[in-house]
Amino acid sequence: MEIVFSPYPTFRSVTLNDPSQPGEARRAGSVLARELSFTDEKRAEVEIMVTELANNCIKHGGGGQLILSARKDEGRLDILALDKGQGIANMGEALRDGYSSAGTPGNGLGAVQRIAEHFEVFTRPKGGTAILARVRSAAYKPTPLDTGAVSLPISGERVCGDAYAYAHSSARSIYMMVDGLGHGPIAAEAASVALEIFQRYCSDPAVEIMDRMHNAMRSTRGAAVGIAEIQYDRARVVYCGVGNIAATCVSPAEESARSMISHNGTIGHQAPKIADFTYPWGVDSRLIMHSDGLSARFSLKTYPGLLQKDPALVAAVLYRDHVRQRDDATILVAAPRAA
Ligand SMILES: [Mn+2]
Repeated sequence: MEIVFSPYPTFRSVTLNDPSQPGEARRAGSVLARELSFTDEKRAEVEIMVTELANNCIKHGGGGQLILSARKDEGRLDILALDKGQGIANMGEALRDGYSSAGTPGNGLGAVQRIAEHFEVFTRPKGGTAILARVRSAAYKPTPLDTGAVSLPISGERVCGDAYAYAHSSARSIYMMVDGLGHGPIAAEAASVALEIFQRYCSDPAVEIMDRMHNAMRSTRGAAVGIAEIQYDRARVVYCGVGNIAATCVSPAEESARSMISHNGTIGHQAPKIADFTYPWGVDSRLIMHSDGLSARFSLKTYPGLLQKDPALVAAVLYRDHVRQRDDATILVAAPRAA
């Protein structure tokens, strides 16, 4: 059975609180568009969208953050603009050309919506605005679940000690998140060993992959690891976790989140118990996993309608509101493919 492995993508973040930063964001977008081998025309569109979203975030959102994620395997660039401002009260007006940022006719959020292959907004009165604009370089082969994530190092570090990867076949999807102890290059080295093991053995059961990581990571600083294996034919998810990766399966109908159990320990050093637990998985179930760079104390009930949004937007909103700023931070959301 064919297994499609999806590696850890590239993330870039630009803080938006002064008028010079949209330029920095535009350049970051341009670099990623090149890395994704976008055409010149598509790269120019990326530059327009990033600039407009960044300006909009500063002028109407009171500043915030622009996050870019580039996925070479899908030829996909996600542009996320996040603010904690007043929210957009009148979406129709905000999308009308000329309303927003640059002041030049034909620009603004309306232009971004027109150019993007996928465009979504989550906004609430006084609860901020999160906008997703997605571009792809090529047709993309759909997977059983759509996945979106934010994964960024603590401010001041260039490399992230968190990482994740996943793999799909028609029968199962398997997700792995790793948080190398501490942060910086030594944490990232532990995470990269976990990624290598996962890529090689992702068709094995979660517990076996975890055992292999535990052996392979002895010479590293060690890590917290969570592995969730969704078995479609058995309508269940098997979860194996060691250390502080939070994993929940969520049903939007119930708006209830079921936490999946991790044992204490550090993969590579001390893992007294490597075991798995099984939970039901429905056709509308979502998987949310995050590292301890985010507070685990959020409730999805306080975000009406969010779970129906694209997984990248869900991850971005939860990241914006719950990142702790003391550590690398990663959140991943997997949801059934939108019809
Ligand atoms: Mn951590």
